[in-house]
Amino acid sequence: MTMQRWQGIEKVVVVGLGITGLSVVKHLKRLPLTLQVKVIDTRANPPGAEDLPEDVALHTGSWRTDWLLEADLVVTNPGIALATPEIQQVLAANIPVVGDIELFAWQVTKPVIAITGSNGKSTVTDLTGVAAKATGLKVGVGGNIGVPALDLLELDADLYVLELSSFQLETTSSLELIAAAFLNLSEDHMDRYQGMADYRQAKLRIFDHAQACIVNADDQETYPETKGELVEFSTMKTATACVSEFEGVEYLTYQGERILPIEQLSIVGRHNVANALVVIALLYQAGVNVQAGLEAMKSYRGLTHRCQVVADNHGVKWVNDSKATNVASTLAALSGLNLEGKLYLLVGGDGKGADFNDLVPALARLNVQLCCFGADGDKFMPLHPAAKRFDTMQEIIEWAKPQLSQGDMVLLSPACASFDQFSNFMARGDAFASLAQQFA
Ligand code: UMA
Ligand code: ADP
Repeated sequence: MTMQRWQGIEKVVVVGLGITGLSVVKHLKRLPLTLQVKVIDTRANPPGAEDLPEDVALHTGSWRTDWLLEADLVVTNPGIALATPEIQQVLAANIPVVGDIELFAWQVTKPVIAITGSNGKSTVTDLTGVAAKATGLKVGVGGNIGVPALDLLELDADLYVLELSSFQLETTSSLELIAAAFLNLSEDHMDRYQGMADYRQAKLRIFDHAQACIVNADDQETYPETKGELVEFSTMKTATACVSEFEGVEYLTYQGERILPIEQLSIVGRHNVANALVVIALLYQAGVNVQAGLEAMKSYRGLTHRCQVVADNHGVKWVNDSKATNVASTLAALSGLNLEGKLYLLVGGDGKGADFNDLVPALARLNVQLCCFGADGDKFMPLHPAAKRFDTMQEIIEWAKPQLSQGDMVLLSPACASFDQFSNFMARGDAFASLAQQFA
Protein backbone atom coordinates (compact mmCIF):
# COMPACT_ATOMS: atom_id res chain seq x y z
CA MET A 1 0.00 0.00 0.00
CA THR A 2 1.09 3.60 -0.31
CA MET A 3 1.51 6.73 1.78
CA GLN A 4 -2.15 7.61 1.04
CA ARG A 5 -3.06 5.80 4.26
CA TRP A 6 -1.33 8.56 6.22
CA GLN A 7 -3.42 11.41 4.86
CA GLY A 8 -4.75 13.55 7.69
CA ILE A 9 -2.64 11.81 10.33
CA GLU A 10 -0.26 13.98 12.34
CA LYS A 11 -0.57 12.94 15.98
CA VAL A 12 0.18 9.31 16.70
CA VAL A 13 -0.01 7.74 20.15
CA VAL A 14 1.76 4.40 20.62
CA VAL A 15 0.35 2.35 23.50
CA GLY A 16 2.78 -0.09 25.05
CA LEU A 17 6.53 -0.15 24.56
CA GLY A 18 8.32 -3.51 24.54
CA ILE A 19 9.86 -4.60 21.27
CA THR A 20 6.65 -3.84 19.37
CA GLY A 21 6.31 -0.27 20.63
CA LEU A 22 9.97 0.46 19.85
CA SER A 23 9.63 -0.95 16.34
CA VAL A 24 6.54 1.21 15.77
CA VAL A 25 8.31 4.37 16.92
CA LYS A 26 11.34 3.61 14.72
CA HIS A 27 9.04 2.97 11.76
CA LEU A 28 7.12 6.21 12.27
CA LYS A 29 10.42 8.09 12.40
CA ARG A 30 11.56 6.53 9.11
CA LEU A 31 8.41 7.56 7.21
CA PRO A 32 8.75 10.66 5.01
CA LEU A 33 6.22 12.50 7.19
CA THR A 34 6.27 14.96 10.06
CA LEU A 35 4.43 13.06 12.76
CA GLN A 36 4.10 13.99 16.41
CA VAL A 37 4.69 10.71 18.27
CA LYS A 38 3.86 10.05 21.93
CA VAL A 39 4.10 6.81 23.88
CA ILE A 40 2.03 5.57 26.82
CA ASP A 41 2.90 2.45 28.79
CA THR A 42 0.82 1.58 31.85
CA ARG A 43 3.77 -0.25 33.41
CA ALA A 44 5.99 1.79 35.74
CA ASN A 45 9.22 0.60 34.11
CA PRO A 46 8.36 -0.61 30.63
CA PRO A 47 10.94 -2.60 28.70
CA GLY A 48 12.50 -0.54 25.91
CA ALA A 49 12.17 2.89 27.61
CA GLU A 50 15.96 3.36 27.56
CA ASP A 51 16.04 2.94 23.77
CA LEU A 52 13.31 5.45 22.99
CA PRO A 53 14.50 8.51 20.98
CA GLU A 54 14.72 11.58 23.22
CA ASP A 55 12.28 13.66 21.22
CA VAL A 56 9.46 11.16 21.80
CA ALA A 57 7.30 11.97 24.85
CA LEU A 58 6.80 8.98 27.16
CA HIS A 59 4.19 8.58 29.88
CA THR A 60 4.50 5.54 32.15
CA GLY A 61 2.65 3.98 35.07
CA SER A 62 -0.93 4.91 34.08
CA TRP A 63 -3.11 5.96 31.14
CA ARG A 64 -3.20 9.46 29.58
CA THR A 65 -6.67 9.70 28.09
CA ASP A 66 -6.03 13.34 27.11
CA TRP A 67 -3.19 12.19 24.82
CA LEU A 68 -5.30 9.36 23.46
CA LEU A 69 -8.31 11.55 22.65
CA GLU A 70 -6.17 14.17 20.87
CA ALA A 71 -4.61 11.54 18.58
CA ASP A 72 -5.32 11.00 14.89
CA LEU A 73 -4.14 7.38 15.17
CA VAL A 74 -3.52 5.05 18.12
CA VAL A 75 -1.16 2.11 17.68
CA THR A 76 -1.48 -0.59 20.34
CA ASN A 77 0.91 -3.31 21.54
CA PRO A 78 -0.60 -6.80 21.06
CA GLY A 79 -0.63 -7.18 24.85
CA ILE A 80 -3.31 -4.46 25.09
CA ALA A 81 -6.82 -5.83 24.51
CA LEU A 82 -9.19 -3.73 22.42
CA ALA A 83 -11.73 -4.26 25.20
CA THR A 84 -9.59 -2.15 27.59
CA PRO A 85 -11.89 0.75 28.68
CA GLU A 86 -9.39 3.44 27.63
CA ILE A 87 -9.12 1.94 24.13
CA GLN A 88 -12.90 1.66 23.95
CA GLN A 89 -13.05 5.42 24.67
CA VAL A 90 -10.71 6.04 21.74
CA LEU A 91 -12.83 3.90 19.42
CA ALA A 92 -16.01 5.64 20.61
CA ALA A 93 -14.38 8.95 19.59
CA ASN A 94 -13.89 7.52 16.08
CA ILE A 95 -10.13 7.56 16.34
CA PRO A 96 -8.64 4.59 14.48
CA VAL A 97 -6.83 1.97 16.56
CA VAL A 98 -4.38 -0.31 14.75
CA GLY A 99 -1.52 -2.63 15.62
CA ASP A 100 2.00 -2.95 14.25
CA ILE A 101 0.91 -5.56 11.68
CA GLU A 102 -1.60 -3.13 10.18
CA LEU A 103 1.18 -0.53 9.80
CA PHE A 104 3.29 -3.26 8.17
CA ALA A 105 0.39 -3.93 5.76
CA TRP A 106 0.24 -0.25 4.83
CA GLN A 107 3.89 -0.24 3.81
CA VAL A 108 4.85 -3.67 2.47
CA THR A 109 5.19 -4.07 -1.31
CA LYS A 110 6.40 -7.69 -1.50
CA PRO A 111 4.48 -10.96 -1.05
CA VAL A 112 3.62 -11.95 2.50
CA ILE A 113 2.88 -15.40 3.97
CA ALA A 114 1.26 -15.54 7.42
CA ILE A 115 0.59 -18.27 9.96
CA THR A 116 -1.74 -18.39 12.93
CA GLY A 117 -3.18 -21.11 15.19
CA SER A 118 -3.02 -22.15 18.83
CA ASN A 119 0.12 -24.29 18.45
CA GLY A 120 2.91 -24.75 15.92
CA LYS A 121 2.99 -21.15 14.67
CA SER A 122 6.65 -20.53 15.42
CA THR A 123 7.77 -23.90 14.08
CA VAL A 124 5.86 -23.45 10.81
CA THR A 125 6.99 -19.83 10.47
CA ASP A 126 10.63 -20.64 11.09
CA LEU A 127 10.69 -23.72 8.85
CA THR A 128 8.90 -21.87 6.03
CA GLY A 129 11.57 -19.18 6.30
CA VAL A 130 14.41 -21.71 6.41
CA ALA A 131 13.12 -23.59 3.34
CA ALA A 132 12.38 -20.42 1.36
CA LYS A 133 15.84 -19.01 2.13
CA ALA A 134 17.41 -22.27 0.95
CA THR A 135 15.90 -21.61 -2.51
CA GLY A 136 17.96 -18.43 -2.76
CA LEU A 137 15.24 -15.94 -1.84
CA LYS A 138 15.82 -13.08 0.56
CA VAL A 139 13.24 -13.75 3.26
CA GLY A 140 12.13 -11.68 6.26
CA VAL A 141 10.81 -13.85 9.11
CA GLY A 142 9.10 -12.26 12.10
CA GLY A 143 5.94 -11.22 13.92
CA ASN A 144 4.86 -12.95 17.14
CA ILE A 145 7.91 -15.23 16.84
CA GLY A 146 9.88 -12.39 18.42
CA VAL A 147 11.13 -10.11 15.63
CA PRO A 148 8.71 -7.21 15.18
CA ALA A 149 7.29 -7.21 11.65
CA LEU A 150 8.08 -3.52 11.09
CA ASP A 151 11.79 -4.17 11.71
CA LEU A 152 11.73 -6.55 8.72
CA LEU A 153 10.81 -3.83 6.25
CA GLU A 154 14.35 -2.51 6.39
CA LEU A 155 15.58 -5.81 4.90
CA ASP A 156 13.75 -5.13 1.65
CA ALA A 157 13.18 -8.88 1.32
CA ASP A 158 11.68 -10.77 -1.65
CA LEU A 159 9.21 -12.53 0.64
CA TYR A 160 7.98 -12.04 4.21
CA VAL A 161 6.86 -14.83 6.53
CA LEU A 162 4.90 -13.68 9.58
CA GLU A 163 3.72 -15.51 12.67
CA LEU A 164 0.55 -13.76 13.77
CA SER A 165 -1.10 -14.11 17.17
CA SER A 166 -4.81 -13.61 17.72
CA PHE A 167 -3.79 -10.47 19.65
CA GLN A 168 -2.08 -9.05 16.57
CA LEU A 169 -4.90 -10.07 14.24
CA GLU A 170 -7.47 -8.19 16.36
CA THR A 171 -5.97 -4.88 15.21
CA THR A 172 -5.15 -5.88 11.62
CA SER A 173 -7.66 -5.31 8.83
CA SER A 174 -5.88 -4.79 5.50
CA LEU A 175 -3.04 -7.31 5.38
CA GLU A 176 -2.92 -8.86 1.91
CA LEU A 177 -1.43 -12.34 1.92
CA ILE A 178 -0.26 -14.56 -0.88
CA ALA A 179 -0.92 -17.51 1.43
CA ALA A 180 -2.27 -17.78 4.97
CA ALA A 181 -2.51 -20.79 7.30
CA PHE A 182 -4.71 -21.40 10.35
CA LEU A 183 -3.05 -24.45 11.95
CA ASN A 184 -5.41 -25.52 14.74
CA LEU A 185 -7.63 -24.17 17.49
CA SER A 186 -7.50 -25.20 21.13
CA GLU A 187 -8.12 -23.41 24.39
CA ASP A 188 -5.68 -20.60 25.17
CA HIS A 189 -5.79 -16.97 26.34
CA MET A 190 -9.12 -17.42 28.11
CA ASP A 191 -8.09 -14.53 30.37
CA ARG A 192 -8.32 -12.24 27.32
CA TYR A 193 -11.31 -13.59 25.39
CA GLN A 194 -14.98 -14.04 26.33
CA GLY A 195 -14.76 -17.63 25.08
CA MET A 196 -13.52 -19.87 22.28
CA ALA A 197 -15.79 -18.26 19.65
CA ASP A 198 -14.17 -14.86 20.23
CA TYR A 199 -10.68 -16.30 20.16
CA ARG A 200 -11.45 -18.15 16.91
CA GLN A 201 -12.93 -15.07 15.25
CA ALA A 202 -9.74 -13.14 15.98
CA LYS A 203 -7.68 -15.88 14.31
CA LEU A 204 -10.00 -16.15 11.28
CA ARG A 205 -9.18 -12.52 10.43
CA ILE A 206 -5.98 -13.90 8.86
CA PHE A 207 -8.08 -14.99 5.85
CA ASP A 208 -9.73 -11.60 5.22
CA HIS A 209 -7.44 -10.70 2.30
CA ALA A 210 -5.66 -14.01 1.63
CA GLN A 211 -5.28 -15.43 -1.87
CA ALA A 212 -4.87 -19.00 -0.56
CA CYS A 213 -6.46 -20.06 2.75
CA ILE A 214 -4.72 -23.11 4.20
CA VAL A 215 -6.95 -24.94 6.69
CA ASN A 216 -6.66 -28.06 8.81
CA ALA A 217 -9.04 -30.80 7.56
CA ASP A 218 -8.61 -32.47 10.98
CA ASP A 219 -9.87 -29.35 12.77
CA GLN A 220 -13.01 -27.78 11.29
CA GLU A 221 -12.65 -24.76 13.57
CA THR A 222 -9.89 -23.50 11.27
CA TYR A 223 -12.32 -23.06 8.33
CA PRO A 224 -13.59 -19.59 7.53
CA GLU A 225 -17.38 -19.19 7.49
CA THR A 226 -17.55 -18.04 3.90
CA LYS A 227 -15.47 -20.57 2.09
CA GLY A 228 -13.39 -19.17 -0.75
CA GLU A 229 -10.41 -20.96 -2.26
CA LEU A 230 -9.38 -23.38 0.50
CA VAL A 231 -6.26 -25.56 0.58
CA GLU A 232 -6.70 -28.40 3.08
CA PHE A 233 -4.00 -30.27 4.97
CA SER A 234 -4.44 -33.41 7.06
CA THR A 235 -2.38 -36.08 8.77
CA MET A 236 -5.37 -38.42 8.84
CA LYS A 237 -7.25 -38.24 5.55
CA THR A 238 -6.84 -37.35 1.90
CA ALA A 239 -6.31 -33.64 1.36
CA THR A 240 -4.32 -31.31 -0.90
CA ALA A 241 -1.40 -31.63 1.52
CA CYS A 242 -1.53 -34.98 3.30
CA VAL A 243 0.22 -38.18 4.29
CA SER A 244 0.05 -41.06 1.77
CA GLU A 245 1.62 -44.47 1.80
CA PHE A 246 3.57 -45.79 -1.18
CA GLU A 247 5.02 -49.31 -0.96
CA GLY A 248 4.87 -49.27 2.81
CA VAL A 249 6.55 -45.86 3.19
CA GLU A 250 4.66 -42.80 4.47
CA TYR A 251 5.19 -39.67 2.37
CA LEU A 252 4.29 -36.03 2.70
CA THR A 253 2.32 -35.37 -0.48
CA TYR A 254 0.96 -32.32 -2.23
CA GLN A 255 -1.84 -32.64 -4.81
CA GLY A 256 -1.13 -36.38 -4.89
CA GLU A 257 2.59 -35.94 -5.66
CA ARG A 258 5.17 -37.44 -3.32
CA ILE A 259 7.33 -34.74 -1.75
CA LEU A 260 9.30 -36.42 1.02
CA PRO A 261 9.25 -39.64 3.09
CA ILE A 262 8.25 -38.67 6.63
CA GLU A 263 11.17 -40.63 8.09
CA GLN A 264 13.54 -38.19 6.38
CA LEU A 265 12.33 -35.31 8.55
CA SER A 266 14.54 -34.55 11.56
CA ILE A 267 11.68 -33.02 13.56
CA VAL A 268 9.64 -35.71 15.31
CA GLY A 269 6.04 -36.30 16.37
CA ARG A 270 2.77 -36.33 14.44
CA HIS A 271 2.22 -32.64 15.18
CA ASN A 272 5.43 -31.88 13.32
CA VAL A 273 4.22 -33.91 10.33
CA ALA A 274 1.22 -31.55 10.27
CA ASN A 275 3.57 -28.58 10.55
CA ALA A 276 5.71 -29.82 7.63
CA LEU A 277 2.59 -30.30 5.46
CA VAL A 278 1.61 -26.70 6.09
CA VAL A 279 5.08 -25.47 5.18
CA ILE A 280 4.84 -27.33 1.85
CA ALA A 281 1.36 -25.90 1.19
CA LEU A 282 2.48 -22.35 2.00
CA LEU A 283 5.53 -22.58 -0.23
CA TYR A 284 3.53 -24.00 -3.14
CA GLN A 285 0.86 -21.37 -2.83
CA ALA A 286 3.47 -18.61 -2.66
CA GLY A 287 5.12 -19.92 -5.82
CA VAL A 288 8.36 -20.89 -4.06
CA ASN A 289 10.35 -23.80 -5.52
CA VAL A 290 9.60 -26.47 -2.89
CA GLN A 291 12.06 -29.00 -4.32
CA ALA A 292 14.91 -26.49 -3.87
CA GLY A 293 13.98 -26.14 -0.17
CA LEU A 294 13.71 -29.87 0.61
CA GLU A 295 17.24 -30.48 1.88
CA ALA A 296 16.80 -27.62 4.35
CA MET A 297 13.45 -29.08 5.46
CA LYS A 298 15.01 -32.50 6.04
CA SER A 299 17.83 -31.21 8.22
CA TYR A 300 15.69 -28.76 10.22
CA ARG A 301 15.85 -29.70 13.91
CA GLY A 302 13.29 -27.31 15.33
CA LEU A 303 13.42 -24.32 17.62
CA THR A 304 14.76 -24.30 21.16
CA HIS A 305 12.26 -24.67 24.06
CA ARG A 306 10.04 -27.02 21.98
CA CYS A 307 10.54 -30.64 23.12
CA GLN A 308 14.29 -30.12 23.07
CA VAL A 309 16.59 -32.64 24.78
CA VAL A 310 18.86 -30.45 26.95
CA ALA A 311 20.69 -33.22 28.84
CA ASP A 312 21.00 -36.97 28.48
CA ASN A 313 22.97 -38.51 31.30
CA HIS A 314 23.05 -41.99 32.85
CA GLY A 315 20.06 -42.89 30.66
CA VAL A 316 17.92 -40.02 32.00
CA LYS A 317 16.62 -37.57 29.38
CA TRP A 318 15.89 -33.97 30.32
CA VAL A 319 13.49 -32.32 27.87
CA ASN A 320 12.72 -28.62 27.68
CA ASP A 321 9.26 -27.90 26.25
CA SER A 322 8.85 -24.54 27.96
CA LYS A 323 6.95 -23.21 24.91
CA ALA A 324 4.09 -25.58 25.78
CA THR A 325 1.94 -22.81 27.26
CA ASN A 326 -1.45 -24.47 26.78
CA VAL A 327 -3.06 -27.90 27.18
CA ALA A 328 -2.91 -28.93 23.50
CA SER A 329 0.84 -28.35 23.25
CA THR A 330 1.46 -30.43 26.40
CA LEU A 331 -0.75 -33.17 24.92
CA ALA A 332 1.37 -33.06 21.74
CA ALA A 333 4.49 -33.63 23.88
CA LEU A 334 2.87 -36.55 25.74
CA SER A 335 1.47 -38.31 22.66
CA GLY A 336 4.13 -40.40 21.02
CA LEU A 337 6.30 -40.62 24.17
CA ASN A 338 7.99 -43.99 24.26
CA LEU A 339 9.28 -44.37 27.79
CA GLU A 340 11.10 -47.22 29.45
CA GLY A 341 11.05 -45.65 32.89
CA LYS A 342 9.11 -42.97 34.73
CA LEU A 343 8.12 -39.55 33.44
CA TYR A 344 8.69 -36.64 35.82
CA LEU A 345 6.38 -34.05 34.28
CA LEU A 346 6.73 -30.43 35.41
CA VAL A 347 3.48 -28.49 35.00
CA GLY A 348 2.18 -25.16 36.22
CA GLY A 349 2.71 -21.42 36.01
CA ASP A 350 0.18 -18.84 34.86
CA GLY A 351 -2.78 -20.92 33.64
CA LYS A 352 -4.53 -18.07 31.79
CA GLY A 353 -7.93 -19.33 33.01
CA ALA A 354 -7.65 -22.69 31.22
CA ASP A 355 -9.36 -25.97 32.08
CA PHE A 356 -6.68 -28.65 32.47
CA ASN A 357 -8.99 -31.70 32.64
CA ASP A 358 -8.20 -32.72 29.06
CA LEU A 359 -4.80 -33.87 30.33
CA VAL A 360 -6.35 -36.62 32.50
CA PRO A 361 -6.63 -39.45 29.90
CA ALA A 362 -3.10 -38.84 28.56
CA LEU A 363 -1.67 -38.82 32.10
CA ALA A 364 -3.57 -41.98 33.03
CA ARG A 365 -1.81 -43.85 30.21
CA LEU A 366 1.66 -42.96 31.47
CA ASN A 367 3.93 -43.99 34.30
CA VAL A 368 4.10 -40.43 35.52
CA GLN A 369 5.04 -38.39 38.56
CA LEU A 370 3.20 -35.10 38.15
CA CYS A 371 5.21 -32.23 39.67
CA CYS A 372 3.07 -29.10 40.04
CA PHE A 373 4.64 -25.68 40.55
CA GLY A 374 3.99 -21.97 40.16
CA ALA A 375 0.91 -19.80 40.67
CA ASP A 376 -1.61 -22.26 39.20
CA GLY A 377 0.13 -25.45 40.37
CA ASP A 378 -2.87 -26.34 42.56
CA LYS A 379 -5.08 -26.69 39.49
CA PHE A 380 -3.02 -29.69 38.34
CA MET A 381 -3.14 -31.55 41.66
CA PRO A 382 -6.50 -33.35 41.03
CA LEU A 383 -5.43 -34.57 37.58
CA HIS A 384 -3.42 -37.61 38.67
CA PRO A 385 -3.07 -39.65 41.90
CA ALA A 386 0.71 -39.18 41.83
CA ALA A 387 0.70 -35.38 41.93
CA LYS A 388 2.94 -33.43 44.26
CA ARG A 389 2.97 -29.68 44.94
CA PHE A 390 6.14 -27.53 44.84
CA ASP A 391 6.78 -23.80 44.61
CA THR A 392 9.60 -23.80 42.09
CA MET A 393 11.29 -25.98 39.47
CA GLN A 394 14.44 -25.96 41.60
CA GLU A 395 12.53 -27.62 44.47
CA ILE A 396 11.17 -30.24 42.10
CA ILE A 397 14.58 -31.14 40.74
CA GLU A 398 16.16 -31.29 44.21
CA TRP A 399 13.40 -33.66 45.33
CA ALA A 400 13.42 -35.82 42.18
CA LYS A 401 17.17 -36.11 41.70
CA PRO A 402 17.85 -38.99 44.15
CA GLN A 403 15.02 -41.04 42.60
CA LEU A 404 15.99 -40.75 38.93
CA SER A 405 17.14 -43.89 37.22
CA GLN A 406 17.99 -45.23 33.75
CA GLY A 407 15.07 -44.83 31.29
CA ASP A 408 13.40 -41.96 33.15
CA MET A 409 12.59 -38.61 31.60
CA VAL A 410 12.29 -35.18 33.21
CA LEU A 411 10.00 -33.10 31.00
CA LEU A 412 9.12 -29.44 31.42
CA SER A 413 5.90 -29.10 29.38
CA PRO A 414 3.97 -26.84 31.73
CA ALA A 415 0.69 -26.09 29.84
CA CYS A 416 0.93 -22.58 31.32
CA ALA A 417 2.48 -19.21 30.60
CA SER A 418 5.61 -18.35 32.55
CA PHE A 419 4.82 -14.81 33.68
CA ASP A 420 4.18 -15.73 37.34
CA GLN A 421 7.87 -16.59 37.91
CA PHE A 422 9.80 -15.67 34.74
CA SER A 423 9.98 -12.84 32.23
CA ASN A 424 9.04 -15.19 29.37
CA PHE A 425 9.03 -18.85 28.25
CA MET A 426 12.66 -18.58 27.11
CA ALA A 427 13.85 -17.57 30.58
CA ARG A 428 11.86 -20.49 32.08
CA GLY A 429 13.35 -22.92 29.55
CA ASP A 430 16.87 -21.63 30.18
CA ALA A 431 16.35 -22.02 33.94
CA PHE A 432 15.22 -25.61 33.39
CA ALA A 433 18.17 -26.34 31.09
CA SER A 434 20.64 -25.03 33.64
CA LEU A 435 19.01 -27.09 36.44
CA ALA A 436 19.24 -30.10 34.11
CA GLN A 437 22.92 -29.52 33.48
CA GLN A 438 23.61 -28.93 37.15
CA PHE A 439 21.85 -32.11 38.27
CA ALA A 440 22.31 -34.41 35.29
N1 UMA B 1 1.56 -4.15 29.05
C1 UMA B 1 0.96 -3.35 29.94
N2 UMA B 1 0.81 -2.05 29.64
C2 UMA B 1 1.22 -1.52 28.50
C3 UMA B 1 1.85 -2.34 27.56
C4 UMA B 1 1.99 -3.68 27.86
O1 UMA B 1 0.57 -3.77 31.02
O2 UMA B 1 1.05 -0.29 28.30
C5 UMA B 1 1.75 -5.57 29.39
C6 UMA B 1 0.63 -6.42 28.91
O3 UMA B 1 0.33 -7.35 29.90
C7 UMA B 1 1.22 -7.15 27.75
C8 UMA B 1 2.67 -7.24 28.03
O4 UMA B 1 2.92 -6.05 28.77
O5 UMA B 1 0.68 -8.45 27.62
C9 UMA B 1 3.43 -7.39 26.73
O6 UMA B 1 4.21 -6.36 26.52
P1 UMA B 1 5.66 -6.64 25.97
O7 UMA B 1 6.43 -5.39 26.23
O8 UMA B 1 6.18 -7.91 26.43
O9 UMA B 1 5.36 -6.76 24.40
P2 UMA B 1 6.39 -6.95 23.24
O10 UMA B 1 7.76 -7.04 23.76
O11 UMA B 1 6.11 -5.90 22.25
O12 UMA B 1 5.97 -8.39 22.66
C10 UMA B 1 4.91 -8.53 21.73
C11 UMA B 1 4.26 -9.89 21.92
N3 UMA B 1 3.70 -9.96 23.28
C12 UMA B 1 2.40 -10.22 23.48
O13 UMA B 1 1.62 -10.41 22.58
C13 UMA B 1 1.95 -10.31 24.89
C14 UMA B 1 5.31 -10.98 21.72
O14 UMA B 1 4.68 -12.24 21.79
C15 UMA B 1 5.89 -10.84 20.31
O15 UMA B 1 6.94 -11.76 20.16
C16 UMA B 1 6.41 -9.44 20.10
O16 UMA B 1 5.40 -8.47 20.40
C17 UMA B 1 6.86 -9.22 18.64
O17 UMA B 1 5.78 -9.29 17.76
C18 UMA B 1 4.89 -12.96 23.03
C19 UMA B 1 3.63 -13.68 23.45
O18 UMA B 1 3.54 -14.16 24.57
C20 UMA B 1 6.01 -13.99 22.86
N4 UMA B 1 2.63 -13.80 22.55
C21 UMA B 1 1.42 -14.53 22.83
C22 UMA B 1 1.60 -16.02 22.57
O19 UMA B 1 2.48 -16.38 21.75
O20 UMA B 1 0.82 -16.82 23.14
C23 UMA B 1 0.30 -14.02 21.92
P1 ADP C 1 3.37 -21.43 18.84
O1 ADP C 1 4.24 -20.41 18.19
O2 ADP C 1 2.01 -21.51 18.21
O3 ADP C 1 3.32 -21.36 20.33
P2 ADP C 1 5.49 -23.46 18.62
O4 ADP C 1 5.94 -23.97 17.30
O5 ADP C 1 6.35 -22.50 19.32
O6 ADP C 1 4.02 -22.87 18.44
O7 ADP C 1 5.21 -24.69 19.58
C1 ADP C 1 4.59 -24.46 20.84
C2 ADP C 1 4.32 -25.75 21.55
O8 ADP C 1 3.37 -26.51 20.82
C3 ADP C 1 5.55 -26.66 21.70
O9 ADP C 1 5.39 -27.29 22.94
C4 ADP C 1 5.43 -27.63 20.55
O10 ADP C 1 6.01 -28.88 20.85
C5 ADP C 1 3.91 -27.77 20.39
N1 ADP C 1 3.47 -27.91 18.99
C6 ADP C 1 4.13 -27.55 17.86
N2 ADP C 1 3.38 -27.78 16.77
C7 ADP C 1 2.19 -28.26 17.21
C8 ADP C 1 0.98 -28.68 16.57
N3 ADP C 1 0.86 -28.62 15.24
N4 ADP C 1 -0.02 -29.13 17.36
C9 ADP C 1 0.10 -29.18 18.70
N5 ADP C 1 1.22 -28.80 19.37
C10 ADP C 1 2.25 -28.35 18.64
